[in-house]
Amino acid sequence: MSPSVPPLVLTPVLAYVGLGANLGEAAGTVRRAAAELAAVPGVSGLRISPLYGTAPVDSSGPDYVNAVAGLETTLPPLELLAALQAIERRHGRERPYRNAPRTLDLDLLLYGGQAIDLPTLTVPHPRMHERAFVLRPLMDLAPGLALAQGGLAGLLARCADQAIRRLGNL
Ligand code: A4P
Ligand code: MG
Repeated sequence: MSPSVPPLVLTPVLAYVGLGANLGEAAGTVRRAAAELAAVPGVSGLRISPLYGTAPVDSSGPDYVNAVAGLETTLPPLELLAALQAIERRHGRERPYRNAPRTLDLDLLLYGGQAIDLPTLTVPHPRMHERAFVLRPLMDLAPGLALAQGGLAGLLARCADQAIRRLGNL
């Protein structure tokens, strides 16, 4: 009798992704991107926050539409990043310069509790703790979550100068 090999079971990791757009039909783009992300093989259980209209932070152009998605994934972090970038490309993302207005930006905010410091991927996203357009929708999905810099509500209170308004549910 050959020895039985246990099936390989990958434990899903809870990850959060920031979605942002400020060119074209931004709300529709964010909605479609969320649906495409939910359909990526290795991604399951996607939950999306309400959409928010936000003034550009360190950026220019029209107001952004922002949201955050929470999902479970068996993809390693760089494969999840590649899936996010493939969705950005499908929506005609161009990168003329850093923080340029964009049809779609998908940032990997958190990947479980892991700290990742690679040339192409930094997680937690290094600027998320100081941005209302991330903190506010993240709080809708995970109100009890704390970042290394503190709880979401306290961090959000420090961003009171950043204009943000709720647009509605997806
Ligand atoms: N990269 C490293 N870490 C990550 C990560 N955690 N998630 C690398 C995604 N990508 C990550 O990103 C440049 C490179 O960062 C990628 O090739 C990837 O390997 P990018 O999306 O091409 O460039 P970017 O978006 O111009 O830069 P970045 O760093 O994503 O910008 P930020 O800091 O995220 O700011 N204001 C409002 N109201 N709403 C917004 O959504 N977004 C930005 C972008 C600025 N102001 C905004 C908004
Ligand atoms: Mg980005």
